[in-house]
Amino acid sequence: LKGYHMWLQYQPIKDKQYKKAIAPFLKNIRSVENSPVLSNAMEELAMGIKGMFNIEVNYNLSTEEGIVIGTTDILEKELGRDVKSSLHEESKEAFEIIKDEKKLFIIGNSVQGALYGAHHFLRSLQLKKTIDQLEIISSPKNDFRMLNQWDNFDGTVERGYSGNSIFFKNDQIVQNKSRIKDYARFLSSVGINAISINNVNVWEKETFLITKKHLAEVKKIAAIFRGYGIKLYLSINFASPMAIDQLASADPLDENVKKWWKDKAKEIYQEIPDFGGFVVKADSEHRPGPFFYNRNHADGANMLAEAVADFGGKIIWRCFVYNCLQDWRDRSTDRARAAYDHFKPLDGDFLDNVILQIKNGPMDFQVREPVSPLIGAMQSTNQLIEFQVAQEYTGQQKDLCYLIPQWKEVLSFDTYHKGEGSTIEEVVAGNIHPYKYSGIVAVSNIGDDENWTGNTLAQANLYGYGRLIWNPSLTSEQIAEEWIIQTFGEEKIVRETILDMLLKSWPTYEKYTAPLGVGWMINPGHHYGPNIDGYEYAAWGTYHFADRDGIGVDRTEKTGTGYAAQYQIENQRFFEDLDTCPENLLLFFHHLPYKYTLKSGKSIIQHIYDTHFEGYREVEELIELWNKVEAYVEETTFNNVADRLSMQLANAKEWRDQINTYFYRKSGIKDEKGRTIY
Ligand code: BDP
Repeated sequence: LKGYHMWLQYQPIKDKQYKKAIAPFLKNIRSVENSPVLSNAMEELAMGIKGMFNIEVNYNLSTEEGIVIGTTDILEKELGRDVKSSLHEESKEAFEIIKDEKKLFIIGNSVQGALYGAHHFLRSLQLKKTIDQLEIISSPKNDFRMLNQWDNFDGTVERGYSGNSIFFKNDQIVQNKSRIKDYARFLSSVGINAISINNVNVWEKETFLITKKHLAEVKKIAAIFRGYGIKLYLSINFASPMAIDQLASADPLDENVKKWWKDKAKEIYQEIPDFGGFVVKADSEHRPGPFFYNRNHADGANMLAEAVADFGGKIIWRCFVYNCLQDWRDRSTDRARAAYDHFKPLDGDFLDNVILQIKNGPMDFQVREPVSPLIGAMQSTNQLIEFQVAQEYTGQQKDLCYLIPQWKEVLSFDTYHKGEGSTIEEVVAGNIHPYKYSGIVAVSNIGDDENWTGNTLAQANLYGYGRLIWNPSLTSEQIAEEWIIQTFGEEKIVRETILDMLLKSWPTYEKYTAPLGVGWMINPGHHYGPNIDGYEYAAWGTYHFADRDGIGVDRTEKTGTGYAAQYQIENQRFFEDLDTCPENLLLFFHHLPYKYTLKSGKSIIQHIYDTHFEGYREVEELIELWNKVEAYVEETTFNNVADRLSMQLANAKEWRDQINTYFYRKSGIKDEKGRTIY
C-alpha cells in the first residue's frame, strides 16, 4: 500500500520532455569504492530510477554516461580535475553533486555524505529539478540529528499513536528486521544520523538490553542502521548494576559501580564497535538516579561518560527533571523553573562526552510554550534540544497538527546569551558557545501501522523534522511542498489543498485547546481531550490558577515564581512587560483578569470564546478541504485521513464546549455574540 512507502514513493514521472533530458544520465551507476553505505545508496538510486523513469540501471560504468558516486578523497584521486569539489571545508557528512558533460558525480565527504547526496538527487528528480538545478553543495547545520524511540520490550510504545513497536515484540527483539531497514532508509533520506531504540523510561525487561541475552540481536539492528549512516544508542536504567548483577548500590562514586559500567561498556563495544552510547533519564518521574545517593547529575553522567570515553561513546543526559510529587499549594515550586534550577549551576562540571538533552519548552511539549531558558545558558556544557514529533499533546496523530512552524519558531528565538543573534538555531548548531557536540533530537512518531504514523498526514512531521534540522533555513512551506509532491504527486489541486491544510493545522489546534499559552487543560494520563482542572489540584504541577476573577500563572520575578528571571535580561523584560509579552504566551507569564483587554480590543474571556468557536469551525474547513482531493488520493489513504478528521472534529467540539462552559461558569461573563454556552 502506498502509505507504507511514505515520501519514497518514486512515482512515475509523466513529463516526457523532462524524462528525455534526464534519462541519459540514469542508465549507468558506478561506485568508486566498496562500502555497505554506498551499496545501499546504489540500491536506492536503482530503486528510485526504476520507479520514476522505468529504467533498469546498469552497474558497469565503462561508458561515458552515468552517475558516479563516492567519497571526495577517492573520487578526486581517480578523476583528477573533473571533480575538484569544494567540500573540504564542509562537514564530514556534506555532499556535492557536480555535472560534467554526460556524467553526474555524487560526492560525499564520507560514505554517509554520498548517501545523503543520492537521496538529495532522487528527491530532486521527483521534484523535477532541471539538470542544472541538480548541482549543489549541502552540509548539515547540526552534527547531531537524532531520534528517540519510546518503544518498550513488550512491543508497546509509550506515547505511541501508530500501533506497536517495529523493534520489539513479546519481550523479544523482532526477528524479521525488514521494517527496520525500511525505517533506516526513510531516516537517512532526510539526514537522521542517530537513534535510540528503547524508551527513555527503562523498565525491568529493557534493563537487560545491554546484556549477553540481547546484545547479539541489538548488534544486528546496529548493523542495519550503520548501513544508512545512523548510529545506534540505547536508553539505560541508572540502577542497572543492581538490577542486572545485584550490586549493593548504583552510587556513581562507588568504585564497584564504576568498574561495573566500565566492564559493561567494554562488553557492548566488543559487539558494536561504533555504538553511539547511552541515553539516560535519571531522577525523573520515579526513574532512579544519582540523587538517591546524594550525588548530582554531573556525578551520575560523568561516571557513565568515563566508562564509554575510550570507545568514543557519548552520554546523552536528559534534563526533564522536576519534582513530580510537588504539592500544588506550594507555589514556590514552579515546574517550569526546574530544569534550569537543576542544571545551570552544574555548568562546566560535565565531561566533554556528555551532552544534555533539553526539551524545547520548560514544561512538556505543549501546543505552545516559551523556549526553555536552559538552552544556551550553559556555556561549557554540550547541549541538544529535544522536540516531540510524536503528537502527545498536539492531537495524538488523530488531530492534524503540522509541527514544523512550531519548531521554526523555537529555533528562531533569540536567547541573547552572546548578544543579539544568539538564536536557538545557532546555539544548538554549536555556533554560540564552543560545544564539542550539539544538535537536535526528537521523540519519533512511528509504529507498526501500515502507514507508520497513524494519520498519514503525520508523516509530514517526521519528514519535516529531518529536513529542518539538516537545513533550518528551509521554510515550513518548502518542506511541506516537497513532502506533498513526493507523497501524493504533483497535481495542482492536491498540492495546494494539502499545503493549506498543513499550514493551518497548528494554529487551529491551538485555538480549540488551551488558550494564550496557558497549556495543559488536557486529560491526565493519556493526554487527549479536555479536562480543565485535571491537573489543577494534582501533584504533577501544571497549573493555570483559574478562579472567578482571572487565569494564568504569574511567573514574573517581583510577584510571581521568578521563572522569567531565568532568561537574559532582554527576554526577561520582554516577557514580564504586558505590553511586549507575546499574547500567545500571555497566560504562561501572567495571571490576568478575564476582562483584561488584549491588543485586538477583545477581553481575555471573549478571546477564549471566540477562538474556541473558530477552532471548531476550522476543523470543519479541514474536512471540506480534504474532500476536495478525494479523486486524487489513493482510497486507503483518503479514508485514513477522513476518519482521523472526523475524530478531530469530535475532539474539537469537546474542547470548545467544555472550555467555554467552564470559563463562562467560572467568570459569569456572557459571550458578547450570544452563542450557546452551557
Ligand atoms: C512526558 C510523557 C512521558 C515521558 C516523559 C519524558 O508524558 O510519557 O516519559 O515526557 O519525556 O511528555 O520522559
